[in-house]
Amino acid sequence: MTAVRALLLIDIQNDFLPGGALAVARGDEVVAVANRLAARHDLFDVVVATQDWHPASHESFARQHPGTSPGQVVDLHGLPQVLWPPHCVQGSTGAEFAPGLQPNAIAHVTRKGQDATVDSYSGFFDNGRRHATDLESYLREKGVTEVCVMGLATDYCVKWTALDAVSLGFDTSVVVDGCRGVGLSPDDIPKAFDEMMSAGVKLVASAELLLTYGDRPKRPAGAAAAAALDTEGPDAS
Ligand code: VGL
Ligand code: ZN
Repeated sequence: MTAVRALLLIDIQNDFLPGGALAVARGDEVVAVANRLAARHDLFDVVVATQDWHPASHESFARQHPGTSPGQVVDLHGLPQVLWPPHCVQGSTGAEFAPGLQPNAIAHVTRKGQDATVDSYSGFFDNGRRHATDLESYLREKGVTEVCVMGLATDYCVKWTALDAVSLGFDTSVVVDGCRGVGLSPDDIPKAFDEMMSAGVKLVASAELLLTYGDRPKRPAGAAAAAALDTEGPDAS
Protein backbone atom coordinates (compact mmCIF):
# COMPACT_ATOMS: atom_id res chain seq x y z
CA MET A 1 0.00 0.00 0.00
CA THR A 2 1.33 3.43 -0.93
CA ALA A 3 1.29 6.27 1.54
CA VAL A 4 -0.81 9.31 0.74
CA ARG A 5 0.72 12.34 2.36
CA ALA A 6 -0.85 15.65 3.41
CA LEU A 7 0.84 18.86 4.49
CA LEU A 8 -1.12 20.62 7.24
CA LEU A 9 -0.40 24.34 7.50
CA ILE A 10 -1.62 25.47 10.90
CA ASP A 11 -2.96 28.99 11.52
CA ILE A 12 -0.48 30.95 9.40
CA GLN A 13 -2.56 34.08 9.92
CA ASN A 14 -1.80 37.79 10.36
CA ASP A 15 -2.69 37.92 14.05
CA PHE A 16 0.02 35.35 14.84
CA LEU A 17 2.73 37.25 12.95
CA PRO A 18 4.90 40.03 14.42
CA GLY A 19 2.65 43.09 14.77
CA GLY A 20 -0.47 40.92 15.08
CA ALA A 21 -2.89 40.74 17.99
CA LEU A 22 -1.38 37.49 19.34
CA ALA A 23 2.06 37.84 17.84
CA VAL A 24 4.30 34.80 17.87
CA ALA A 25 8.01 35.72 17.86
CA ARG A 26 9.45 35.16 14.37
CA GLY A 27 6.14 33.69 13.27
CA ASP A 28 6.67 35.24 9.85
CA GLU A 29 9.62 32.90 9.28
CA VAL A 30 7.38 29.88 8.76
CA VAL A 31 5.84 31.35 5.60
CA ALA A 32 8.86 30.57 3.40
CA VAL A 33 9.02 27.01 4.75
CA ALA A 34 5.31 26.53 4.05
CA ASN A 35 5.63 27.79 0.49
CA ARG A 36 8.69 25.66 -0.23
CA LEU A 37 7.01 22.47 1.00
CA ALA A 38 3.57 23.20 -0.46
CA ALA A 39 5.06 23.63 -3.93
CA ARG A 40 6.46 20.07 -3.86
CA HIS A 41 3.66 18.09 -5.45
CA ASP A 42 5.98 15.08 -5.58
CA LEU A 43 6.13 15.07 -1.77
CA PHE A 44 2.58 16.05 -0.83
CA ASP A 45 -0.58 14.72 -2.40
CA VAL A 46 -2.69 17.35 -0.69
CA VAL A 47 -2.11 20.61 1.18
CA VAL A 48 -4.61 21.77 3.79
CA ALA A 49 -4.53 25.00 5.81
CA THR A 50 -6.32 25.64 9.08
CA GLN A 51 -7.65 29.03 10.09
CA ASP A 52 -8.45 30.14 13.64
CA TRP A 53 -11.86 31.76 13.11
CA HIS A 54 -13.46 33.22 16.23
CA PRO A 55 -16.65 35.15 16.80
CA ALA A 56 -15.89 38.59 18.32
CA SER A 57 -17.31 37.42 21.65
CA HIS A 58 -15.23 34.25 21.88
CA GLU A 59 -14.83 33.22 25.51
CA SER A 60 -11.09 32.60 25.13
CA PHE A 61 -10.74 36.40 24.93
CA ALA A 62 -9.78 37.99 28.25
CA ARG A 63 -12.14 40.92 27.57
CA GLN A 64 -15.10 38.53 27.98
CA HIS A 65 -14.04 37.97 31.62
CA PRO A 66 -13.97 41.28 33.50
CA GLY A 67 -11.01 41.64 35.83
CA THR A 68 -8.81 39.17 33.94
CA SER A 69 -5.90 39.72 31.60
CA PRO A 70 -4.32 37.71 28.78
CA GLY A 71 -2.12 34.84 29.90
CA GLN A 72 -4.30 34.09 32.91
CA VAL A 73 -5.92 30.65 33.12
CA VAL A 74 -9.61 30.36 33.98
CA ASP A 75 -12.15 27.54 34.07
CA LEU A 76 -14.24 27.74 30.90
CA HIS A 77 -17.29 25.50 31.15
CA GLY A 78 -15.22 22.82 32.86
CA LEU A 79 -12.01 23.14 30.83
CA PRO A 80 -8.87 25.06 31.78
CA GLN A 81 -8.60 28.01 29.40
CA VAL A 82 -5.65 30.33 28.81
CA LEU A 83 -7.07 33.78 28.14
CA TRP A 84 -5.92 35.57 25.00
CA PRO A 85 -6.14 39.01 23.52
CA PRO A 86 -8.90 39.14 20.89
CA HIS A 87 -7.48 37.53 17.74
CA CYS A 88 -8.52 35.95 14.46
CA VAL A 89 -11.98 37.42 14.58
CA GLN A 90 -14.06 36.13 11.66
CA GLY A 91 -13.73 38.38 8.62
CA SER A 92 -11.02 40.60 10.13
CA THR A 93 -7.65 41.35 8.54
CA GLY A 94 -6.00 39.60 11.48
CA ALA A 95 -7.76 36.37 10.58
CA GLU A 96 -6.52 36.42 6.98
CA PHE A 97 -3.67 34.18 5.94
CA ALA A 98 -0.19 35.73 5.97
CA PRO A 99 0.11 37.83 2.83
CA GLY A 100 3.18 35.92 1.65
CA LEU A 101 1.54 32.49 1.92
CA GLN A 102 1.02 31.12 -1.60
CA PRO A 103 -2.66 30.19 -1.85
CA ASN A 104 -2.34 28.20 -5.09
CA ALA A 105 -1.23 24.93 -3.53
CA ILE A 106 -3.84 24.97 -0.73
CA ALA A 107 -6.59 22.53 -1.68
CA HIS A 108 -8.74 22.92 1.41
CA VAL A 109 -9.18 25.28 4.37
CA THR A 110 -10.50 24.04 7.71
CA ARG A 111 -11.83 26.76 9.99
CA LYS A 112 -12.01 26.20 13.74
CA GLY A 113 -12.85 28.03 16.94
CA GLN A 114 -16.27 29.29 15.80
CA ASP A 115 -18.04 28.07 18.96
CA ALA A 116 -17.74 30.96 21.43
CA THR A 117 -17.98 28.64 24.44
CA VAL A 118 -14.99 26.40 23.76
CA ASP A 119 -11.51 26.93 22.31
CA SER A 120 -10.23 24.81 19.47
CA TYR A 121 -6.48 24.44 19.31
CA SER A 122 -6.51 21.27 17.25
CA GLY A 123 -7.49 21.37 13.61
CA PHE A 124 -9.50 18.19 14.24
CA PHE A 125 -11.56 18.76 17.41
CA ASP A 126 -12.50 21.45 19.91
CA ASN A 127 -10.62 21.36 23.23
CA GLY A 128 -13.41 19.31 24.85
CA ARG A 129 -13.32 16.88 21.90
CA ARG A 130 -17.07 17.29 21.64
CA HIS A 131 -17.22 18.34 18.01
CA ALA A 132 -15.06 17.49 15.04
CA THR A 133 -14.17 19.86 12.22
CA ASP A 134 -14.27 18.67 8.62
CA LEU A 135 -10.52 17.96 8.66
CA GLU A 136 -10.51 14.24 9.37
CA SER A 137 -13.31 13.48 6.89
CA TYR A 138 -11.55 15.56 4.24
CA LEU A 139 -8.28 13.68 4.75
CA ARG A 140 -10.02 10.27 4.77
CA GLU A 141 -11.86 11.14 1.57
CA LYS A 142 -8.48 11.85 -0.05
CA GLY A 143 -7.10 8.55 1.28
CA VAL A 144 -4.48 10.34 3.39
CA THR A 145 -2.38 8.08 5.62
CA GLU A 146 0.49 10.43 6.58
CA VAL A 147 0.42 14.04 7.73
CA CYS A 148 3.20 16.59 8.12
CA VAL A 149 2.19 19.39 10.47
CA MET A 150 3.75 22.86 10.68
CA GLY A 151 2.80 26.46 11.44
CA LEU A 152 1.69 28.46 14.47
CA ALA A 153 1.84 28.06 17.32
CA THR A 154 4.09 25.15 18.36
CA ASP A 155 2.81 24.98 21.95
CA TYR A 156 -0.91 25.30 21.09
CA CYS A 157 -2.44 24.63 17.71
CA VAL A 158 0.48 22.73 16.15
CA LYS A 159 0.85 20.52 19.22
CA TRP A 160 -2.83 19.66 19.58
CA THR A 161 -3.28 19.06 15.86
CA ALA A 162 -0.30 16.69 15.80
CA LEU A 163 -1.46 14.84 18.95
CA ASP A 164 -4.94 14.37 17.50
CA ALA A 165 -3.51 13.25 14.15
CA VAL A 166 -1.52 10.50 15.89
CA SER A 167 -4.51 9.46 17.96
CA LEU A 168 -6.59 9.19 14.77
CA GLY A 169 -4.02 6.80 13.32
CA PHE A 170 -2.22 9.09 10.87
CA ASP A 171 1.51 8.60 10.52
CA THR A 172 2.42 12.05 11.86
CA SER A 173 5.48 14.29 11.55
CA VAL A 174 6.06 17.86 12.68
CA VAL A 175 8.33 20.09 10.64
CA VAL A 176 10.34 21.69 13.44
CA ASP A 177 11.75 24.65 11.50
CA GLY A 178 8.28 25.34 10.12
CA CYS A 179 6.93 26.07 13.61
CA ARG A 180 7.19 28.97 16.06
CA GLY A 181 5.70 29.03 19.54
CA VAL A 182 4.03 31.40 22.00
CA GLY A 183 6.15 30.35 25.00
CA LEU A 184 4.13 31.89 27.83
CA SER A 185 6.55 29.97 30.07
CA PRO A 186 10.12 29.69 28.80
CA ASP A 187 10.10 25.89 28.42
CA ASP A 188 6.63 25.57 26.87
CA ILE A 189 8.08 25.17 23.38
CA PRO A 190 10.64 22.40 24.14
CA LYS A 191 8.00 20.72 26.32
CA ALA A 192 5.56 20.77 23.40
CA PHE A 193 8.10 18.98 21.19
CA ASP A 194 8.73 16.44 23.98
CA GLU A 195 5.02 15.76 24.37
CA MET A 196 4.59 15.28 20.66
CA MET A 197 7.56 12.90 20.48
CA SER A 198 6.29 10.87 23.44
CA ALA A 199 2.97 10.46 21.67
CA GLY A 200 4.64 9.08 18.56
CA VAL A 201 4.98 12.21 16.45
CA LYS A 202 8.20 12.27 14.40
CA LEU A 203 10.20 15.48 14.38
CA VAL A 204 11.68 16.40 11.02
CA ALA A 205 13.51 19.36 9.53
CA SER A 206 12.17 20.76 6.28
CA ALA A 207 15.53 20.24 4.56
CA GLU A 208 15.63 16.59 5.63
CA LEU A 209 12.06 16.14 4.45
CA LEU A 210 12.82 17.66 1.07
CA LEU A 211 15.70 15.22 0.60
CA THR A 212 14.64 11.94 2.18
CA TYR A 213 10.96 12.03 1.33
CA GLY A 214 11.94 12.77 -2.25
CA ASP A 215 13.07 9.14 -2.47
CA ARG A 216 9.66 7.69 -1.91
CA PRO A 217 8.29 5.63 -4.77
CA LYS A 218 6.23 7.85 -7.02
CA ARG A 219 2.56 7.14 -6.99
CA PRO A 220 0.76 7.15 -10.30
CA ALA A 221 -0.94 10.54 -10.16
CA GLY A 222 -3.22 11.85 -12.86
CA ALA A 223 -3.57 11.12 -16.55
CA ALA A 224 0.06 11.70 -17.49
CA ALA A 225 1.28 9.07 -15.04
CA ALA A 226 -1.41 6.62 -16.16
CA ALA A 227 -0.41 7.12 -19.80
CA ALA A 228 3.25 6.60 -18.92
CA LEU A 229 2.39 3.31 -17.19
CA ASP A 230 0.31 2.18 -20.18
CA THR A 231 3.22 2.56 -22.59
CA GLU A 232 5.30 0.38 -20.28
CA GLY A 233 2.90 -2.55 -20.59
CA PRO A 234 3.95 -5.97 -22.02
CA ASP A 235 2.85 -4.97 -25.54
CA ALA A 236 5.09 -1.91 -25.73
CA SER A 237 7.90 -2.41 -28.22
C1 VGL B 1 -3.61 29.63 18.86
C2 VGL B 1 -3.86 30.52 20.94
C3 VGL B 1 -5.15 30.89 20.64
C4 VGL B 1 -2.72 28.93 17.87
C5 VGL B 1 -4.90 29.97 18.55
O1 VGL B 1 -2.98 29.04 16.64
O2 VGL B 1 -1.77 28.26 18.31
N1 VGL B 1 -3.10 29.90 20.05
N2 VGL B 1 -5.66 30.61 19.44
ZN1 ZN C 1 -7.60 31.31 18.91
